[in-house]
Amino acid sequence: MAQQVRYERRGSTGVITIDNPPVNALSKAVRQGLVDCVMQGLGDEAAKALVVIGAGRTFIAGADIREFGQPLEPPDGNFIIAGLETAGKPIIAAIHGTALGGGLEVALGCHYRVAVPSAQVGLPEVKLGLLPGAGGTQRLPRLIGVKPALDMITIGDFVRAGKAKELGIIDEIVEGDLLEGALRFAETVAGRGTAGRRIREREDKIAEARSNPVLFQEYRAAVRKRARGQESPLRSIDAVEAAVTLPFTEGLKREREIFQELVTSTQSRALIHAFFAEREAMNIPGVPPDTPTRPIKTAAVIGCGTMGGGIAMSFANAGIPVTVVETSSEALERGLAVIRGNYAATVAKGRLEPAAMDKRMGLIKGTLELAAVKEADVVVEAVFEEMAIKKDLFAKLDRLAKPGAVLATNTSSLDVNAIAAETARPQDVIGTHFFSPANVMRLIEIVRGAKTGRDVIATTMKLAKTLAKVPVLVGVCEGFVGNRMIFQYIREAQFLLEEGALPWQVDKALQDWGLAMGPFAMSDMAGNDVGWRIRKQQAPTRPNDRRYSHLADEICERGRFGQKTNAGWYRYEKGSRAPLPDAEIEALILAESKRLGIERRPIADEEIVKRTIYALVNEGARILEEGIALRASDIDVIYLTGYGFPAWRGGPMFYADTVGLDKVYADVARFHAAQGYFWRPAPLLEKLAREGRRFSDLDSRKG
Ligand code: T1G
Repeated sequence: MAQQVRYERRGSTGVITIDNPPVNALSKAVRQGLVDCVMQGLGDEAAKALVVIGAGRTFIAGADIREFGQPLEPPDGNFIIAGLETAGKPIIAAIHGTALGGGLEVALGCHYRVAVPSAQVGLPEVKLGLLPGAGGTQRLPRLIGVKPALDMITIGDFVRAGKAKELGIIDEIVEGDLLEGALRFAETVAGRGTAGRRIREREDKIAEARSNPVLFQEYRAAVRKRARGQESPLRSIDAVEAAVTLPFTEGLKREREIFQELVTSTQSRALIHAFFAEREAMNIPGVPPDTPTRPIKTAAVIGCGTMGGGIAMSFANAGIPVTVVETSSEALERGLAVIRGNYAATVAKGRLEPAAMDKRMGLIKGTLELAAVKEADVVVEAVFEEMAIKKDLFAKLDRLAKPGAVLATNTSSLDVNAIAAETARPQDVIGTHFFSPANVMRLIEIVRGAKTGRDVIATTMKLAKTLAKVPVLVGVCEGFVGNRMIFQYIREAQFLLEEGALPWQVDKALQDWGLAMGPFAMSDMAGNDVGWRIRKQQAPTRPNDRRYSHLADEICERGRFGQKTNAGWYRYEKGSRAPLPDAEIEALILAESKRLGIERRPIADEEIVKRTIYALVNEGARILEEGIALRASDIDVIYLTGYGFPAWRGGPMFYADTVGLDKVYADVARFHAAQGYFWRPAPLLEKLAREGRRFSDLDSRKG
């Protein structure tokens, strides 16, 4: 194995280089190598200072997450960092790329930190259900103050070098070559000794917090709201409070105790599962990473409505010129105005520079000429969700688009094979199901048709990453994965209304459980009329049985489309999006129960959660059986990035594994007996429950 940490002297400075691609994670070998090389540097008389730097694209991006769950082999982070901090020679961390988690903690053990302007630092452990476990909760408050440290530790966002310098984390920004800059900096501090540069000895910032004891209570109250249900942000506050109330070594011990509790917690396991699942989704059997891809330098989007506009913005945000095609100048102008308004709102919030907005708007060209697609390497259709319209359009695209162009449909549930069959090049046709708003939501379901070429799959997965999205490959069926499962979830939520619950009770039960938004508030936001219009199209062929509650049609017949009509499952004050319980809806539901002859009963939150979440799990198991999703973890990624499922529960399939599939199956069988055929247990769920196995056992075969 190549040496993962090496030492060399440059002039009067010792240089320690960490070389553990891809992100210089602190594996066991790196930890040991760091100890050896620091000892070597301290023993090197000719070295008056030491520089620690990362090879490749980044400094250290943290502990090696793959080692979690196994006993941590020595040397541990605290041992290494104490060795750096107590060294008699100045040690400088030279940062590019990212210094995250244990990486930043190593840098805090150094006496100085220099960085290139594009570098970022952070303590994102909270996003893994952890807290900084190598002194970060003890040193960062001493360096930058308790409140800024609490923000960095309990939110886990990355901080760019300029801001990190303002905070006091970075001592100097290096323009040009980082190593050369770090060597120059080392010469200026060589021979100065290290007194006053050991963060553990700094007390001034901590003293301020000691005189403000309510700080932590107020911060806890804010975190309980912001990170509802999550353990690690609250426990991180306990560790930072220990930095204020205890001597440094005691505080370090407290931090380690809390870390040990969290690293074995279900929430941390769920969040680490989510981290790797998102990356695992890129691995497609039969489409190896070196599959040739087609260059995507220009794009075209057909339709500039809500979806088309958002998709066009995604291309412009990635710096890809995009032509938007509409059928009338009014529609085109309207669509471009919405795009401009979206960017202006981001600029107004200070999250985008005006010049960047102009650049992105400059990349978006509107036209009424469909022939304009001839220049595009990828064409994304985003027209009305009506099969006849899509078929007609793809027949035209087949004639107009250049050979080799990827022809993508943004359909949210229609048969991609039927659309591909309208062309003479079905191998170039694929589904790219963006989620609304397409310029914000990270998820794209990449729908492979029966004839979609492997290079088109590889090209589209790579394009999704270029657009800073999370692609998940799915097969063709009604609703693909996400929507097919959400139909079951919504069906159950509406049946619960007929049986005794009200929308605000169902939504609250699920939001308390961790969902970003309950099904009724979500439907009001998306527009109740979307499903209603599709059901009306399907009505003639749909058997008139209890496949879904008629309440959803009832409210639309009354024009209650949701937020856009100030009334849906809730009512809304003019100009407000706050959902308010509505007596009219309650009366309508009670009347529907009566019409159906259902004796209403009190329904516990626990039943609400089981009936809706297990409806997702049962359908997910069917989807796995049919091969529509490659992995259970892919289904989790879809729900975590497209449906507001709480990441600290890992996704519906991971959550079912944590409950135990025997228990989930028992409840599903009970619902089946009570509710009827759509609760038929998926055979895979029944099989795994019987064998005492988990969904994740199936994935490990594909790992
Ligand atoms: N450990 C192991 N593997 C890692 C890793 C890590 N920390 N970070 C990334 N990888 C893998 C990743 O799975 C992928 O693998 C490849 O590297 C490229 O990653 C003691 C306890 C650094 C911003 O949370 O945020 O330190 O798929 O696709 O988009 O207090 O990776 O190629 O096989 O994400 O350029 C704290 C997590 C750990 C940082 C780069 N650190 N990583 O993003 O590439 S806990 C983190 C990231 C800790 C201490 C505590 C990102 C990135 P593969 P990528 P990227």
